[in-house]
Amino acid sequence: MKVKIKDVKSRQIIDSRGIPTIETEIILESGQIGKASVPSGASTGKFEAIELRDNNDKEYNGKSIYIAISNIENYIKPKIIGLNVFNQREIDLLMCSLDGTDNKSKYGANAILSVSYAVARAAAKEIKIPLYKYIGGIYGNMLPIPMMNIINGGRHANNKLDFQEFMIQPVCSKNVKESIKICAEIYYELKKIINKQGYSTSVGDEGGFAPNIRTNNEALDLIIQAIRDAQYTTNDVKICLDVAASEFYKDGKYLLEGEEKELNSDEMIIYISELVKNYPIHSVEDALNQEDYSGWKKLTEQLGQKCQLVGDDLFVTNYKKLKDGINEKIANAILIKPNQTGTLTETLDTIQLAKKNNYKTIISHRSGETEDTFISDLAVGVNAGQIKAGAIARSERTVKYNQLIRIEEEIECNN
Ligand code: 2PG
Ligand code: MG
Repeated sequence: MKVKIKDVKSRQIIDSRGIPTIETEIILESGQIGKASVPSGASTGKFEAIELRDNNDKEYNGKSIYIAISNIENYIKPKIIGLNVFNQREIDLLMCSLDGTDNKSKYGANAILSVSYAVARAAAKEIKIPLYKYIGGIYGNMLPIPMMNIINGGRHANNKLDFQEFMIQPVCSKNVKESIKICAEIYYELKKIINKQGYSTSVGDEGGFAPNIRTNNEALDLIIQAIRDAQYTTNDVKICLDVAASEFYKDGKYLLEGEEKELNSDEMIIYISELVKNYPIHSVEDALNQEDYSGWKKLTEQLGQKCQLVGDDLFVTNYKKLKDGINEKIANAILIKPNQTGTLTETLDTIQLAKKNNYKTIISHRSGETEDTFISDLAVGVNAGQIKAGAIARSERTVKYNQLIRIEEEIECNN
């Protein structure tokens, strides 16, 4: 099958933090159009592919992305017009080689990913199948269990909490619809408790509450209370953390300001292990700094059998970084953020490597999001098993969950 790309159009739109991002349309000879936009992180890993910004102080505090858009217009578009939209791999790898850098710093991973996503969307539309089915064929039919962020700290809120994300995962639920209901009920109870304790119930960047508490234990106790008040047990619903430790690692020390602790790597491992022992925590992301490889090895030896240890900044969705991690036996799961690597093809390759080596995969949003639901379809298409898409608040988060509800309904109808 061959349908040629006829035109490419990109524009600057804004994300959920009011910061510019890219939306791209791929227009096919047939008239079909595939449209996609890309997200943006705040706690970005050191080794992520580069998000190109103009750095012109007069526009959006330097955050505009006109250069990235002109890269699409001037360098990518002329090379992909006329290519077969179904050749996703060829198009993605061509963009990588045109960029020519290791980290997509020439054209920008934001520019490249917007095209890559839009190509997949256009192809799916052309053959009139949903995106998840285009990605996964008859294989992709497993709905992910949400890992839902209900308390925000770190870079995503202006409270004193050192850890970035406190999430719940309804491991007891049978399907997405039920998972969302359980999480919603706990979210409502948490709001009541936070309100009763006199804290603000305003939310952070990912829609989780951001009460002005200091310690991780306080946050964990609030969540356990909310789980119980919603009539669930901590066997039904587990807690997941994103420590985002690279954000508070300075000169060989983990500086936990809210906790008033300064820990070395070994002490940090003990601190995390104690939390896992004392609370129903079954997943910990970025427990250590992105380059604390010896620490990661020890952490995996000590906790890897009991707990999902997720590499986000550690692996940055990068095939080679994951491969090294597998060889070194560090972590046992990977957070998948397509904009960390910059194309759909590379994302799929990293997922495949993870699966082959029994590493769990969690498809993830970024803290700056748009109304695009690509990651929901991706999670089903690759049978990822888990998704992290924020709270059930703020439309840029709820669109992801609502899309999963629709996909689930469709898959159930067809079975
Ligand atoms: C993370 C993400 C998403 P950011 O660290 O996992 O929750 O945050 O997009 O700011 O990197
Ligand atoms: Mg993270």
